[in-house]
Amino acid sequence: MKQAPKHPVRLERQGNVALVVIDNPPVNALGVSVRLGIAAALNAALADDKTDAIIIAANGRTFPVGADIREFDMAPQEPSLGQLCSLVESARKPVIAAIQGTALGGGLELAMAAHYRVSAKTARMGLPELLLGILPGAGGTQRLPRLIGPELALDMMLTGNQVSAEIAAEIGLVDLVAEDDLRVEAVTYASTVKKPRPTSEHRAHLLDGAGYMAAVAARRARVKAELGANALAPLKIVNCVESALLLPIETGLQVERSAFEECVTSRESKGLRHAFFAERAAAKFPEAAEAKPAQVERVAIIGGGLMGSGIAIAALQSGLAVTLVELDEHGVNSALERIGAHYERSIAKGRLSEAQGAAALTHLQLTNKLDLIGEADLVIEAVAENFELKANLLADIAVFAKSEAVIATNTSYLDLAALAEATGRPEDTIGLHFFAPAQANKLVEVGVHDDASAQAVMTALGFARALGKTAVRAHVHNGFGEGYIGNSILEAYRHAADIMLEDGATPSQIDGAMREFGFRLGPYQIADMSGLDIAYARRQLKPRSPDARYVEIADKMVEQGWLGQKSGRGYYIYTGGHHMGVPNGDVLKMIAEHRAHKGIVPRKFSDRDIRDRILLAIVNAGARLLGEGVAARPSDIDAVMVHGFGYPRSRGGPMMDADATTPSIIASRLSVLAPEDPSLWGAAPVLTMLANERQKFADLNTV
Ligand code: T1G
Repeated sequence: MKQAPKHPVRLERQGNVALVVIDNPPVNALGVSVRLGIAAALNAALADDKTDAIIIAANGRTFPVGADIREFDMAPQEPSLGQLCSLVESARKPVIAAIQGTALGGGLELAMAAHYRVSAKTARMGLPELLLGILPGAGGTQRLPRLIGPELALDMMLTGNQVSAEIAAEIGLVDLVAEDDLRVEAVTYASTVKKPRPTSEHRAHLLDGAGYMAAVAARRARVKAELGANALAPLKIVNCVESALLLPIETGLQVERSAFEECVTSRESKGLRHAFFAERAAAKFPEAAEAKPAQVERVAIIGGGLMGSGIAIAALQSGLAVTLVELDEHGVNSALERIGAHYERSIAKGRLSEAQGAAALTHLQLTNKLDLIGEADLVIEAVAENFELKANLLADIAVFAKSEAVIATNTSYLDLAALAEATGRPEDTIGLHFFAPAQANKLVEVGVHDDASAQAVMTALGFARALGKTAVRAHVHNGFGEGYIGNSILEAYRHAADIMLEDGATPSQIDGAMREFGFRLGPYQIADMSGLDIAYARRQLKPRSPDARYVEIADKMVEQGWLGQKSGRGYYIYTGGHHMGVPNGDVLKMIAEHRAHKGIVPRKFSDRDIRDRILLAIVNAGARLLGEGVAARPSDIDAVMVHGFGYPRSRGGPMMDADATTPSIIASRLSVLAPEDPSLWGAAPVLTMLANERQKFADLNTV
């Protein structure tokens, strides 16, 4: 017999105190059914003579973490969160919010609309709306300044940072921090408060109008200086706080409402919301239906170079025990130096205390004995990108690793299935592809070959998430050595850029156009940073496809010894620690000779041409990876590009950009961009594939 859906809000009683209890797992998002439930329960409690005070509380791990973000693209449904907050604030009986977990966004706004706030010791509070390209739209911009003052309020809303219960009590955001049982102490507290205390009537923090107006003006100037005059949501937040200082709350709420509407419909907010759900959808691996992640308490990493020690630091930062193996004394010492230097820098920058640094290093075991990996739940090889070297090492690892351990290779490009075969237990072997610097870059690609067990894949996912990484699954069929999702797309990106370089553009023009688009660095700055010899070595191994255009410029640079930052010369010249470099005139001369040699008459490219060509190449590669089943969904490609390659998060990702660009625009741009080289773009298949994928995506994501 089908169970009736549990109502997300219940009204409970304890003596003369009514409890409006929200129960909408996993995060008590304030969707329409929850809002309706709270309003109904509140009205029932207000109408009940036996009730003197009302508590708004939540079951589960957290007080509401905000409005239901998925509803933002739907038609508004009443009561809105703003209306619900006004109902709570105008209640004629005292309303107390009992806060545990993370009261965020609309959840904190609901708590601020209540007359009193009691929080658990471990609770945290924040208004992170800016991270979604919006602003608090249910009264937060008007009530928070009244509770904690405009300057602290601006700090919280312009950073999205959370405050602890202790700080919240200090700044006046909460009235009581419960010593032990939140619900019990909230009920006790409720029986001590006699009357409502509407937040809108708090004026203490608004009295020094003049001083605060100056502070707000200074903040506006700083926002413009740091984020530019078009920083929509941040400047709207400043305007709203200014309204809180100058206008009665009803008018301030109207200013906030229209500012919210403007932000929530912006392309930027759509992009940021897409990215929010893309990184969460990426973690939905099909293997979850068959297996649960095994606990990883100790990880062994073989190879203490840049990548290996970065992975070790990431694991130590997440409290795991680490065995780092370097096959000789010299290797052990340089790994120790590298990790030690990281902790010194972090302590010097105040990111870590001495004690935290020391504590983390107690979990590090550095050795040159491979047989010490026997206790590890997961063993990751992170040695140089050479097939024989990795295959031999993986075979040795399989000898010493415990039978239930998962084995992972950090290969970027090599044939994963063949490497897995080398362990003799391919089902336990998967790809765990980190991106440099591994301790900081959020992206990890989990490489899944045809014989990998669901257990091994889910354990890899669990490990990546324990490190706070965004894990994306890349299914690579046996014999696939193209570089999972990220590097495959990076190759298409670089190829599109190289063709424009050969046809007339310059490295700094292309880099400038991509920075203008929102990337932190352009493709040639990245090439110089990672070293041209790495990609050169790979190109020598990779058979060239006959119908693809080949650009020899990068090869010629390596043959000149221009390897990038590591040699002081690449596409740019690097002197005196200047990490941005100045254009390398010799390269420009060499490119001009190269064009003449190939009979290429240079042509002009606008920055828009450059951006469109590169984006279409990225989208085309993405569509191919979807078609081949390497990527499970378009938003996975977006998560990879945003987290691994600095694609501007506010655009959501290349596949979302493609979705936001109508097919006719794509066709018109394609016909302009590359009439002469369809193989480069493969126009027709792309459009068909995009249309199919868009349909599949739509079907997949119909809630
Ligand atoms: N709406 C809808 N779904 C949400 C959600 C939300 N606000 N927050 C989380 N989820 C889903 C998420 O997609 C995932 O689903 C599951 O909950 C667990 O989340 C009017 C306008 C609270 C720190 O920005 O930052 O209020 O993948 O995997 O790692 O002013 O979730 O399982 O299907 O992230 O423990 C403001 C957003 C909204 C907070 C927990 N609030 N959430 O992290 O779990 S705007 C936020 C988070 C607003 C008002 C405005 C995190 C978290 P699924 P999770 P987690």
